Amino acid sequence: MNIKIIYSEIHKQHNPPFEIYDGVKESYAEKSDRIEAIIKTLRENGVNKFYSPEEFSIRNIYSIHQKEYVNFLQKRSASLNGDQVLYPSYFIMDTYTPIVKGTYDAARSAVNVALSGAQRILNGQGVVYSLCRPPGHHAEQKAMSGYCYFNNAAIAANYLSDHGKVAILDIDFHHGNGTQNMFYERKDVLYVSLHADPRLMFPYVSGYADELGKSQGLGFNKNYPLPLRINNKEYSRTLLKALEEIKKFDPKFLVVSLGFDTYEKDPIGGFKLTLSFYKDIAKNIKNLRLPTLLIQEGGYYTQDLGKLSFNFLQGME
Ligand code: Q9C
Ligand code: ZN
Repeated sequence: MNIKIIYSEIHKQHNPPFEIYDGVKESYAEKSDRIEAIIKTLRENGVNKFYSPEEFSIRNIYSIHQKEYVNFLQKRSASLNGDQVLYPSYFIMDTYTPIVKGTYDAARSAVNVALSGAQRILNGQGVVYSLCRPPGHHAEQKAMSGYCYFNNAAIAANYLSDHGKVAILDIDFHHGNGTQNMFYERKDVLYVSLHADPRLMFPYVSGYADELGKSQGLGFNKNYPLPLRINNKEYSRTLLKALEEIKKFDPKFLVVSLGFDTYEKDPIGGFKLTLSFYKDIAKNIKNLRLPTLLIQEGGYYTQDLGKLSFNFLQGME
C-alpha cells in the first residue's frame, strides 16, 4: 500500500481513567488501545509505511486556539502527579475531557502528526493518514470538549489554506462543532459534515442544517444531520450529496475528519454502517481526485477499529 501513515507513540501518555455520563462514572471510551489496535491490524495486513512526525512551531496552534487556553492546558498538565485527574475547570466544558499529566504532550504531538501529514500533502503525496490521538474536531478556540483538546484537523486545514482552498469533510458520528466554528466566517475553507442529529446526540448545540456560515463565510458551511439507525444505503445517498458540494467548491486540498463511530457496533454511536461499507465510503471520496489528508477522530469499538481502518485505506488506494 502506497499510503503513508504518520504516528507517534506519545499519545499513550494521555490515559484518563474514567468519564462521567449522566452522573455515572464510566470507563474512558477514548482509550489509547484504539490507535494501537489500528497499527497492529494495518501491520498484519502488510501496511507498513509508518513515519514519525516532525516538530512544528507552536504558532500553528496559536492561529487556531487562544494563547491562554494553550498555556492553561500546558501548565495544568505539568502540575499533576502521575495518577491525578483534573475534571471540569476553566476551559473544560464537559465531563468527557479531563486533563492528566500526559495530556498536553499527547495533544501537542497529535497536532504534529496532523501537520506532518499536511506537509507531505504539500510535498506532493496523494493520500496521507495522520493517526491523531487525542482526537480534535470538538475542540474550540478556547474550549476542550468531547475527548478533544487541540483541533488537529482545523490546524492542518489552516496550514494547507496558505496554499489554496481547502474542503473539510467530517464523517465522524458526531458533529465537529470546533471545526465548524473555526472556519464559520471564512470562504476559503469549506466545512461539510455528516453526523447524528444533534437534538439526540453530542454535541447538542450545533450541527443543524440551518448553520450555513456567516458574513464572508456564508454558504461555506454545510451540515447533514442524520437520523439514528441509518444504514449503508441511506448514508451513501447523503455522502454523495456532500461530495457534490465539495466538487462545486473546487478545492485544492481535502481534509477528512475520519471517525469510525458510525460503525454498527460502536458503543457510543447509533448508525448501522457495516464493516465492508468503509471501503465504499473511501472509494467515493477518492473519486474527487484531490490530495487528501485523513485525520483520525473517533471510533470506539476497539476490536474492529483495525479492520475498519484497513478497509477504508483499501478504498483510498
Ligand atoms: N458515555 C469524538 O468522537 N459523549 N467525541 C459520550 C458516552 C461524548 C465524542 C457519552 C462523545 C464525544 C471525537
Ligand atoms: Zn465521534
